[in-house]
Amino acid sequence: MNNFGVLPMSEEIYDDEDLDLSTLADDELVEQMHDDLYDGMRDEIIEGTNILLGRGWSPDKVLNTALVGGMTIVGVDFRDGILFVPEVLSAAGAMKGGMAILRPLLAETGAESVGKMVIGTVKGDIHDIGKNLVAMMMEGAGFEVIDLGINIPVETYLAALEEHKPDILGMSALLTTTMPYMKVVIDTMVEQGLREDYIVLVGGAPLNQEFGDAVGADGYCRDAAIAVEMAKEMVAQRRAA
Ligand code: B1M
Repeated sequence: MNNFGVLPMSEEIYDDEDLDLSTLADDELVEQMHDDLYDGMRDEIIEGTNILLGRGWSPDKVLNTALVGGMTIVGVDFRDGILFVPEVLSAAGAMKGGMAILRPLLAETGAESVGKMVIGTVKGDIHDIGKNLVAMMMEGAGFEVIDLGINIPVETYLAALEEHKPDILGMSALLTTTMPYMKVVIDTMVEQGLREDYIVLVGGAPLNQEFGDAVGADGYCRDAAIAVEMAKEMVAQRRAA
């Protein structure tokens, strides 16, 4: 079932168990892949990705049409409270299956990514479920994501900015005792004259808009879907400028 509340054509006609993806026309296959992403069916996403590539689709067309298109539906339903964290993680896992095939091909063709983000959970904090979800949803939206992991000190953030030159620095914190560390990172960026070079987005359960403003972030993201929306909008604005 998709977010339009109707059974997709493929489910009306076929028993999913017996469905041979290779027999579907391109548009039917894409629609089926959207459903399979929604249902977290990794093997089917891998198969569908290979079929489309075999039919001569470019890697970025497969990425944008089949995978990002499907994850957009997942993101909208997550934002609207129709899907929950485990389902989104499972969809993101399926997406990763397709991405593993496309990533090296995209690198070869030099297709421009939607944007690049470095993300990590701040020093002193080992919570990573939310941060991982954000990273996966961002990848699902076509961003290149460099995930630094947990317990990240300011030096590691800065080294990653220098190395990867991302559009966005994302920071996550789940503890009231670690969230102030975001200000340490941002203040250090200001001191080193780097602050204006990056969009800084922050998130985590104990944060709010007021906190985001107080530490000098460009955006506070209540959840992963909002992080994706904000990231897309801010990167597009920056590139246009
Ligand atoms: Co911890 N923990 N925990 N914990 N833990 C909390 C956060 C807590 C609220 C539980 C409680 O007491 N009710 C509490 C914090 C209290 C406070 O600070 N005031 C707490 C505590 C105290 C602790 C320990 C100190 C416990 C102890 O050892 N005494 C310890 C801390 C260790 C440390 O970090 N140094 C600890 C440890 C752990 C576990 C290891 C057991 C485990 C973490 C496992 C892991 O992450 N791999 C854990 C868990 C699971 C939780 C709770 C139950 C769930 C957190 C979670 O994963 N939520 C949590 C209680 C709670 O929040 N209800 C709790 C689901 C996740 C999808 O949501 O992370 O909010 P969230 O992410 C959202 C948004 O916030 C946003 O998008 C995400 C997806 O929509 N977002 C971003 C998050 N990061 C973003 C970054 C962005 C953008 C958006 O960047 C662009």
